[in-house]
Amino acid sequence: MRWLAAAAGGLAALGWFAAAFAHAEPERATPGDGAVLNTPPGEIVLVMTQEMARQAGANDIDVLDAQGNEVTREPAVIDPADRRRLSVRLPADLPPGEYVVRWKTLSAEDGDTATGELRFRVDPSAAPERGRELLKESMLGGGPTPAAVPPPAVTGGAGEVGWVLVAAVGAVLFVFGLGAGVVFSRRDT
Ligand SMILES: [Cu+2]
Repeated sequence: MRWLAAAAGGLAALGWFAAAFAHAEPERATPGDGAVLNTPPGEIVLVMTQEMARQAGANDIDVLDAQGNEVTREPAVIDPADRRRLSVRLPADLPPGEYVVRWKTLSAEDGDTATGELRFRVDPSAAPERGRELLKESMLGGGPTPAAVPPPAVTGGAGEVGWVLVAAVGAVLFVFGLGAGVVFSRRDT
């Protein structure tokens, strides 16, 4: 029983940490981060890692051109059937150029806010590229290994460092939880 309690404590600590770390951040993006498109996309679609809170102005996508001017003319909307899906329509006459996709979310699961940026380029004469469409993988799930999907060096290596940190802190919390479980089970006896 003691080890059962200890394992439960460890798992509880790990689960708490995983939930606290994961905000509503893009898991998938269309177009992908760093995409090169021959024609402007009709919309930007981001599927988040958590459900978003339906609160006016709390979740949005702004698309900015190379001069920093906003080109989106309407707010982003959460899919009525899927609270993880946020999308915004783009003007049909979007000229060629570099664009920044600036997003913000309010998680319905833990109330955390998050922000970030993605990029795409419209260039009628360039070779098209899909960019990085899968941005995050489930922490405990399977999916392709990092070696199979090398992340493009478009936005820097912060994500890589982040996951190493997550693994390290998660391990420490797991051990801490084990200890707490042992203490509690000893108190019972
Ligand atoms: Cu969170």
